[in-house]
Amino acid sequence: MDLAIVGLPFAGKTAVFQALTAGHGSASADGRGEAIGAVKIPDERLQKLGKLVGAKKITPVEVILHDMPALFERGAAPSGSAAESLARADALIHVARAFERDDVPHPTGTIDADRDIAAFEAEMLLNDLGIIDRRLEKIDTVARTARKDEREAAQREGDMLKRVKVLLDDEKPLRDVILEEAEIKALANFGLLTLKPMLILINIGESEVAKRDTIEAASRERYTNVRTSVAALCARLEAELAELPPEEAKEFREEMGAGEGATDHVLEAVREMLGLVTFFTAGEKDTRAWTIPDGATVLQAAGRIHTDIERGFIRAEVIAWDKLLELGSHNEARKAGQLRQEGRTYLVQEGDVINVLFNV
Ligand SMILES: Nc1nc2c(ncn2[C@@H]2O[C@H](COP(=O)(O)OP(=O)(O)OP(=O)(O)O)[C@@H](O)[C@H]2O)c(=O)[nH]1
Ligand SMILES: [Mg+2]
Repeated sequence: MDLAIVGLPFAGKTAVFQALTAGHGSASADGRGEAIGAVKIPDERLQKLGKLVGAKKITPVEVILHDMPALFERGAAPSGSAAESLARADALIHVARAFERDDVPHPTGTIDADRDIAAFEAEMLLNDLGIIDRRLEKIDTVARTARKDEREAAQREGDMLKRVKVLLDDEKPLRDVILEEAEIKALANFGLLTLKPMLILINIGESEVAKRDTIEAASRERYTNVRTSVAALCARLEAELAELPPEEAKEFREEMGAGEGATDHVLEAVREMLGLVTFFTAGEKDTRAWTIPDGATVLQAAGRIHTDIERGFIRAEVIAWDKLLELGSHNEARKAGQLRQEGRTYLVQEGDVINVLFNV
């Protein structure tokens, strides 16, 4: 899963990247003005399961973060590697500056996160309109010159893009209005920014950390939508705390009233936004967390693990992670009649521990 951290200049994108990667992952500059980091999503359930089965290895879900340079400076469209990374991203983390700081001037002179969020969204809408217009021009040429079957395909694509254009002209970000899976798929290759699920991340100042939850709740009220989520954190503080030994960080948090670790909270918001459920495989060699879209079947889950396992699927043994922990082992669960036998159409539930029986 690839997430691109975007926003206006000096919003705190790099600070957010540092906060999310420090203590969890590894960061490496890719030499193109964009840093890339891997973050393992912390999950207590996974640790407990690993311990229960005496796993040699525990593998959490990993997300790849891209710290993007500021986009749309002087209205320029993203180019080259930035455009590529954006097109590939599964979702955006849109950082909006709410922190006051005299030595970091804001381009417009004042701090107003709502204004900035609207301004950046407007740029994304324009960006997408540009993409659609360029594509429509090409299709127009094809429609005039190509063979009949190609013309018909071009016509269908053109019709779809014209519908999308109406939405964009109407200033509707696509993420919250195009909801049909088939249409999202058909549009996936165009790299439309407003089609990507987005987490709006309000970057608050150090003096406001005690009010984080209130600020977050107010913004949630305002922005939450089908595939738009909201979270708040003080990126610089979190980046610094993430570098400290856990005990020390905890003391600081208590002193500042900074609440629980904000980075886990942000990652949880991302998971929620993407509509993912987590399931586990509890092997002795490797106990592992996986994500899959909400509403996916156990057969699709098998496919996530390995295509061979999907192909040879017989049935799955399923139990909720906490039930397994309570009963102590798969054997005990089986004896207690709590290890369910599920067929291929079973819908995976959050926290399921799945063992697929298959033949190859
Ligand atoms: N006080 C305070 N300063 C912050 C916070 N977040 C970022 N900053 C500072 O603001 C400046 C800009 O932050 P960056 O994280 O570099 O912002 P950016 O969005 O990556 O900037 P560009 O990549 O240049 O567009 C830096 O000096 C940060 O230390 C914050 O939460 N509180
Ligand atoms: Mg930066």
